[in-house]
Amino acid sequence: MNKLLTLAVAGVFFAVGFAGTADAQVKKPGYQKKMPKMPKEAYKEGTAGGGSLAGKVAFTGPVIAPKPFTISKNPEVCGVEGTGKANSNGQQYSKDGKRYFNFSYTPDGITRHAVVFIDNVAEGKPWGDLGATMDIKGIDCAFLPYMNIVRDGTTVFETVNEDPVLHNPHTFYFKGKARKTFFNVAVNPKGEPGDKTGFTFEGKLAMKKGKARIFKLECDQHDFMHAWGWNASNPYVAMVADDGTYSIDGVPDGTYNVCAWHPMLGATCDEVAVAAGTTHDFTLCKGLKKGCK
Ligand SMILES: [Cu+2]
Repeated sequence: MNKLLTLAVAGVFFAVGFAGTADAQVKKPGYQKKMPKMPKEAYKEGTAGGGSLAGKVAFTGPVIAPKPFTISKNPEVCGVEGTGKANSNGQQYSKDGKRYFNFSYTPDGITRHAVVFIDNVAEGKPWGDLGATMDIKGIDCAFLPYMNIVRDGTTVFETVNEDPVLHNPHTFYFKGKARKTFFNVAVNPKGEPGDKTGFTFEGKLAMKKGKARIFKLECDQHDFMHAWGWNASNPYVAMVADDGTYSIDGVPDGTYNVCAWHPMLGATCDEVAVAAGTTHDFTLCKGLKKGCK
């Protein structure tokens, strides 16, 4: 290769690299095998922008059946409807000594419990109350809510037991296939000392390595109790409403990597130019990595 050609090739690489830093771009829109990592620099609170983003997270293709669990412990509490809260939205229900759990709950063609986020905003609106508390309740042998948004180092994680049986919330994040415990504690039956507990969500060391954007909560007493958390890197994040819609406001005008994520289905990301009144929809499905048909 002659010198001139080498310089020309280097110039092209430089130009591409430079463009990439001006507006972070999605190299491959669609399914993301690797989740966007937690940025090294902390998000800077400034002023809100004039852009807004709204849309819907749809679900297409075969509906995923609920997983049955045999209720071997405390069936007198966990096997009945109780207050009805665990059953109220159809995501889970007890029947014939079993708990049926929809890990992916997709009624009416929408993906419930999905989170939409903009992953590369360095500065913008203040956090406000986002992620101030993650208030998990043990009710009818369910951890509610199922899906939560937290903010590293800020979120106070509270668990209150509303049931007359012991629950054992165990929170962990994933390192490859390994589970790394955040905390693991017994919460006594309602009315007894120790029927609630609290922690500040601290995963900084893990998040520096980009490992702890997702965490899971399970009960070591009841294997059908599950909840999830998404660790936001900036306040431009929203959980879908019951009708599958989402909205994010105060966005500085620009082009962003915007993703819809569900803990069981995965993430799909698109490059979206956000200005006032921008709309963008996502579709998730079983087998997202192969594309939704
Ligand atoms: Cu439990």
